[in-house]
Amino acid sequence: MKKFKRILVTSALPYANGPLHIGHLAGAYVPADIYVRYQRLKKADVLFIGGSDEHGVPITIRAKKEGVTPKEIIDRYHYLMKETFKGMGISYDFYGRTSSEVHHKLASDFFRKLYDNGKFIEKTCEQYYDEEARMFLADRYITGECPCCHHEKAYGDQCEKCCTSLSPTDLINPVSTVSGSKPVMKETTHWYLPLEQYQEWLEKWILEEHKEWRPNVYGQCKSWLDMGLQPRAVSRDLDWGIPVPVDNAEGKVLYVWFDAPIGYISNTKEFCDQNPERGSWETWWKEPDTRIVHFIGKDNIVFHCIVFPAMLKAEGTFTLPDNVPSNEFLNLEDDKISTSRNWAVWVDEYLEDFPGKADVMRYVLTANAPETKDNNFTWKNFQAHNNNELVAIFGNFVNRALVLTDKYFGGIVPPCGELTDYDRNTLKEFDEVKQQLESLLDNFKFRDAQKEAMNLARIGNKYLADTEPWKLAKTDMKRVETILNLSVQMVANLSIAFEPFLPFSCEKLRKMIALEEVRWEDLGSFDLMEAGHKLCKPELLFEKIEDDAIEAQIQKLFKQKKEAAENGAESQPANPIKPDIEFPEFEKMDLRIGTVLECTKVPKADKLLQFRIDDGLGCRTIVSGIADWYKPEDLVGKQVCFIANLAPRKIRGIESQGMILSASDAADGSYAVITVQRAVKPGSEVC
Ligand code: B3M
Ligand code: ZN
Repeated sequence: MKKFKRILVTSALPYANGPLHIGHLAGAYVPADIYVRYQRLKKADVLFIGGSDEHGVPITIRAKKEGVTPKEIIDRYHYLMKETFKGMGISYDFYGRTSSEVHHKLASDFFRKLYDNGKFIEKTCEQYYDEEARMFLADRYITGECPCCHHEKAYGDQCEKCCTSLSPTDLINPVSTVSGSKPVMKETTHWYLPLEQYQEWLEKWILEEHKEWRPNVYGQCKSWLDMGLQPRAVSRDLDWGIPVPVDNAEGKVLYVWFDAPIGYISNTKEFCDQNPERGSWETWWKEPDTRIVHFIGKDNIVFHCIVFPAMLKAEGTFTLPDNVPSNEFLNLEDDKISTSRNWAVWVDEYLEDFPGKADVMRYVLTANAPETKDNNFTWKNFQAHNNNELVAIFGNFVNRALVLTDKYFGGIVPPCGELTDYDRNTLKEFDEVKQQLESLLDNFKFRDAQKEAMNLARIGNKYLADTEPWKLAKTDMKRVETILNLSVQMVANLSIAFEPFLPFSCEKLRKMIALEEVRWEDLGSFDLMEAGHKLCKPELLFEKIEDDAIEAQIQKLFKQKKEAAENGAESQPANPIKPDIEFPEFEKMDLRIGTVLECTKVPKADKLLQFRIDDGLGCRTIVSGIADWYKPEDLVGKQVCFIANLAPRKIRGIESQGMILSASDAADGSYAVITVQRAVKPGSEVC
């Protein structure tokens, strides 16, 4: 294991175009905070950096819709998010923003250095332009008729009805969603980072040297690398962002995903400028003995593991991340969280509806953390975790130990007498759990780590239930002293073990037991509270959440969703199962297996591939919109499944004689061609 001197932790910079929902918290913020608090308890030199991402098209669109400036939007949400993080106990050392001067300068200099060193390539191409709004249009801001199924409201990147992936130029009668006008084609020049030049280096760095990354992260990187990296544009035509710092680049800004990760660096710089005793930003970012860890959600993996490292490598003086723990998605009441459909629990509203209960949400989000796969949040489950664990196990043990100490010893920690075998066993069990907890935290397994912390409270509860000090009080006060001494020590231990997860409750708990500073290394010690130490009055640590509070939240969710639908939100994107069909209808479809003889890109249509297929009787041409996911040469020789009797259609002037079937991955919309499990004769029927 490499030895690090300091740890720099970042969590994704949320876009300042809306409030935070619980999916954000579960993805990148609560886990980062747990890790940072754990490191602080261990007295590591750790710095936690975050901030708002204040550039990008969605902010400008939102501003246009509301008739305000983008600055108004980012101010509104930057401060709201900052407050929300504070309310949830996300303990940043610095929470900055990418509209700051320091950031603009640093990002601009970064670009310029790469530019001067010839790290970019320049390309000119044609793109749709909205003359009324005077802007080039990102793919999803163009709608029109789908060339395949003739759905009227297909997007520039995909038809949601037939799932074909499209280019804006494929759309019939394209319309700009920004102004409603008909866009025109216009030439534009951009700078690209030639990622393919970093392919080999990235393969070695990730696939060989970072096998310890979470399987979901490693796997996603591998599939990007397997597909072969392509040049990525690092500039955009937009009037909101950091101007491209080269001559004749008016109206062009750095692509938001180019400047945002540099925000981690500029926010560190701002922090260090204000706190020189914490070292220079360059120490944090350029010394190889800094351990950099980025906490993110799964949709940000490619940018943090491939694009940003390639940028840093191109720059040449920075340290690369050591780990990028990324979570999958959190669903809400078995449905995808959606801002546009208002299917979300908004964190600022949660803090208002449940004052003083930030820890409960932290606990539940960690208990259901989508660490290895998507997970689900339900209000009933939230209530159950609170009532059955926080209240009934942790809170109950603390309360019993402290109330009994108050009752029998006036709140003064009694002395510890001779230990029985049972006591010693309990201590040993405690120590084992501590080891386990530590190793889980070191490996970013926060969900299991929190379970272990709760197991400590379980051990405490069992200890009191088994020793029954309230019965012994009549006969053996010496024994009661020992039992309650140990119990109070356990309570003190819990205030350390839970500190990374439940910071507010642990603070409250330490106030009750009048314990000041705690360190991680004290965990497992049974000398934390000396005999004679005076405790404060015990209070309840957690309270039960009643059914009506939960019902109210469920009602609120459905009301929100209904209102969003009435205001014209998009309908649910998940495709419902279609109505039943009779067998003869199915039989009309002639599904076959064919062998790919040739596969080439369709010129000027970057989503389309043209296939020549051996269909058993001869050879046919089929066009398919899967170019984003496959290199043409990789499909040659493969056997694919296709509809042989779909009436021929012209796509981009080419007659497509059928349709190749692919699965559209519900996780991320990528396509996987359907193939056979063993080779069959071309023309074989699929039945
Ligand atoms: N703002 C996207 C997101 O919030 C983006 C993250 C930037 S991290 C440098 O998902
Ligand atoms: Zn369609």
